[in-house]
Amino acid sequence: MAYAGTRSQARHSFQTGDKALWPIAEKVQAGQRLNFDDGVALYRSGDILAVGWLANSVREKLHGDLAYFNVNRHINPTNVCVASCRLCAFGKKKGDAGTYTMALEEAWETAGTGLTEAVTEFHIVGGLHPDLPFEYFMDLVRGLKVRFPQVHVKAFTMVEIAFLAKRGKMTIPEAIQQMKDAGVDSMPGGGAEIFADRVRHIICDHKIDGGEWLETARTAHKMGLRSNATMLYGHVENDEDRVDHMLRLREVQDDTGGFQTFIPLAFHPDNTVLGHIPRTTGMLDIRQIAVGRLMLDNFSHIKAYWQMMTPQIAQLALRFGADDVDGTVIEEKIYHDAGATTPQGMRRSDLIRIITEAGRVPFERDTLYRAVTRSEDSFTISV
Ligand code: V47
Repeated sequence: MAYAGTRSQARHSFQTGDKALWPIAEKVQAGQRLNFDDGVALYRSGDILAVGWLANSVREKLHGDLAYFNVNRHINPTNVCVASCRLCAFGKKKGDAGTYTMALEEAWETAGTGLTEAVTEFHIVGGLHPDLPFEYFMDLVRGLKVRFPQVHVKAFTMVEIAFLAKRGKMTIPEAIQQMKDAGVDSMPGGGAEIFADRVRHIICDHKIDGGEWLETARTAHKMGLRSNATMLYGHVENDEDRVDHMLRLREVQDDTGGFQTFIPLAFHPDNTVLGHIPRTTGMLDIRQIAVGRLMLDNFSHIKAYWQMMTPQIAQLALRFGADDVDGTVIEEKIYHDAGATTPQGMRRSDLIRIITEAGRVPFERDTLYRAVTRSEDSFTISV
């Protein structure tokens, strides 16, 4: 016996011998919300193609064949970090070999390199430096806005915001207001990891807890800033922890609508304290994209970050629920310190090729998912 469901807009009918998926398929096809047990069942299903089919049906309903990418540049101002997260190979203690902190001029100069394709976004994430004052980061952003006024500044994770607020002796709303005034336009999704305390104590016990991460995001959204949300998987968490993480994000999103994109991040173990944990497999990466798409019914976008999952798996992900592959990046440190073998960056034309060969239609977006139209030496954003 096989469940066979059809939708008028679906190109193929859904079939699976996995009975646990039947009620889930009914809900998805009726546009009903999935619950905790459904999420766990999606992780445990032996029929990955059926899970992917369902996720793809949601993805195509939302975005048709479009697949989003952007032309961006990552800037990591410092790798000095007080947190010592066991999951991380990028952050280092002050004074350790291999630490760096960019002078402001150096950060601004870095921002301008690789601009030949006219980036629309600076993605700024760094370590929790014990000595750099709050004003260093505001000067960094202000200086970028003076030099590159047309470029969107997506800066500081919820963890950095909470840390910088404490260092600057201000409340989180005060810190966010100052960031906005300096020119921060939105926030990246990092630092969320897994919200469950048990897991957080093992992988990142010195930074804000899950509740604080979510409250900081809620505050930023209520102050008019959009952000992304990540989830780090493939370490010591279990299926229930992952579902719990996504449901907690979904709850905040019901309240604020401020999350733009969900980005599952596969744990890279090399050079971390958790180096004995094996890397995730392609199947888990693909499944995580699909489960994210199905559980997060109030998120518009699911990102298959090509740097983290490889361009090859990101292509597959575009048919398993993802609608975005992220951007040109230019220079990546966090994953490469932890053993990533992907290139440091990709050209705009390469992103277009991987999307096209996945059978999707490339759509260059800005950070807020508005269309970017390019002429020879400039770009315009449709509002
Ligand atoms: O917060 C750190 C993760 C994040 C490792 O918002 C690791 O558009 C795997 O958040 N293995 C930073 N992951 C990157 C990030 C991000 C990336 C791309 C786009 C966006 C966005 C956000 O990287 C950290 C942490 O969760 N991380 N170390 C590691 N060894």
